[in-house]
Amino acid sequence: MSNDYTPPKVWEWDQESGGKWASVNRPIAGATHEKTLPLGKKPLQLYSLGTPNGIKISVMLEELLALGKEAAAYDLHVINIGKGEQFGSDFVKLNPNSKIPVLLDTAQSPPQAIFESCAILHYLAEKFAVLLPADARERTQCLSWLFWQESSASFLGGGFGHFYSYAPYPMEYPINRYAMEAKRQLDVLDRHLAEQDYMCASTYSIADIAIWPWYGRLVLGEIYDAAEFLDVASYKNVARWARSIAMRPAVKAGIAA
Ligand SMILES: N[C@@H](CCC(=O)N[C@@H](CS)C(=O)NCC(=O)O)C(=O)O
Repeated sequence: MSNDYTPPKVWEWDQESGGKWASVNRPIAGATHEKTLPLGKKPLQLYSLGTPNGIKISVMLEELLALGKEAAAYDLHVINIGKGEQFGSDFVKLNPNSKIPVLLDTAQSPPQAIFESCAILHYLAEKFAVLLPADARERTQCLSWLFWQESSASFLGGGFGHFYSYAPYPMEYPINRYAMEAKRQLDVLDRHLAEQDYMCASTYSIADIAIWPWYGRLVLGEIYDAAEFLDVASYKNVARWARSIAMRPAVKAGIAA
């Protein structure tokens, strides 16, 4: 195997590296510009976008509203990450990591900001005492799958999705590496879902809400246009689970939001 790239002694930022996110991604943190965030009147303010991580939270909030939790009323403010709005000064104060989604709970005094989508799901499940099993054993299992999602998604999105869909040209080595890992993760889910209808305790929970926008939508052919390439049809249990969740009214509403 050969390659015409030799890493320099010290890495330098090549701003012209190409790819879909080249003009947005930077090797430095912090705000790039002053920007006040809009603030609505509802108890929860969601700063987000319709990406897999963003969808998790709008679906969760719609599920809470469907359960009659009026205090889950929210205003949704779009943060256009393609235009660098995640680097605005107010947004960076709420999330120093400059990524959507961010939730601001204005029912708390002072308002509570939460970043990291799975931390937001956990926060909301605890606040409203739903969608997280009460039984200690089942709750622990549910949190294991929640954390599994958080650590696995980087391989699927930042690894496979990036090199398959967003890189400036196809590269065999990274596509092979991350396609293998994406398929391994799908197989993990498929074997698990062969035994039960949902990710934990056979009831719909925040683990399903976290995992579905990534792996569910992948097998439904809704992200990365990779259904055929990854032969997603062979993960029959994941497909069954994905289809049943896609039919939930709150999931449709969360995506529409
Ligand atoms: N682990 C984080 C990941 C969040 C994340 O990567 N968000 C992406 C959109 S899905 C983003 O804001 N990207 C903007 C950027 O990288 O500058 C979470 O689950 O909240």
